[in-house]
Amino acid sequence: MIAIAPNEAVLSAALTGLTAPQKSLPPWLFYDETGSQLFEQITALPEYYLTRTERGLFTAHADEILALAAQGSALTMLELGAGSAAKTGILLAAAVEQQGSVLYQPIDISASALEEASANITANIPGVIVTPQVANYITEGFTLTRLPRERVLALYIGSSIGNFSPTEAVDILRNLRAHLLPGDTLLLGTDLAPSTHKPVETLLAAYNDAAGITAAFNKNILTRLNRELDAGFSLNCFTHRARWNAAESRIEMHLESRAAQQVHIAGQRIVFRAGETIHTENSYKFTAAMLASLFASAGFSPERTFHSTDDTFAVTLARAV
Ligand code: AVI
Repeated sequence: MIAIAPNEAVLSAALTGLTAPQKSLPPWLFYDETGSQLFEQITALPEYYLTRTERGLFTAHADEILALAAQGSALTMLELGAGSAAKTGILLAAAVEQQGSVLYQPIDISASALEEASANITANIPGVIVTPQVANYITEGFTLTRLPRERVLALYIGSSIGNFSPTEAVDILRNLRAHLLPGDTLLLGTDLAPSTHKPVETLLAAYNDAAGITAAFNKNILTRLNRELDAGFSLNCFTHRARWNAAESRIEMHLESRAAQQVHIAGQRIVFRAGETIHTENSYKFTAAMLASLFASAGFSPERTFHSTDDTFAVTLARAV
């Protein structure tokens, strides 16, 4: 049998996270091929209002968003964490309508999701030139192609920014800002904090759906460690949990150990108490103040925020200053 060397980044993330007092795993580990497919299924769940609400905002406001971003120039579009780019098609189609053709530069950690995105867009929206980049835009950086006399519209949608701590979120947007010129824009999609329109129960249901797809997505992280690191997790010994952390304004996902148990990763013993959890994801929910502080810290000036009619989700167009 040929021994396959484990992916160093996966091994190091697993050992660092699982040997800390509060065990954790970084959410980028969710997105192997199965995880990316499960996430696509999540986006279509009745409880997961985020995707359809943002899609509704794009359908209603695409022309206005693009006109504001372009200010009379043509646009080049870059997307961080593009995934299958399903919603982006609405903005790309509107851009082709306005300027004839558009260069679209999606970046994602999942090669399979990007392949699907490129194939779908090329087949369905003639006039879009797709140049995909497989990269972890957090750890590896990315490249941006700028066409002469075009402004860049950077998309960071789907509330992906919510999966990072406030400090990490500022770093990501600052890094993006460093690729942009004054006058370029960022379209940021953010899920909103609970309010009179949006009880905490709505949020909890979005991360604990009746069909169990989010639970499968969460547990797939253990399947990945079993496959890539020969970790020996028994999926039945963990329960998916979604919790609202009001102090931090975030939904947390955990995997709770049902019993005292242990696994071994690269010769290291990892011991679990009954009830102990692995914290797998944070999903921050934004207030107006959180958004204002994020943009100001990262070098962007918000120009217009489009709120969904039920005030659960917002997309903000912010200009690089
Ligand atoms: C990708 N990200 C914005 C999703 C979210 O809502 O935080 C990931 C997700 N986790 C569970 N369901 C969806």
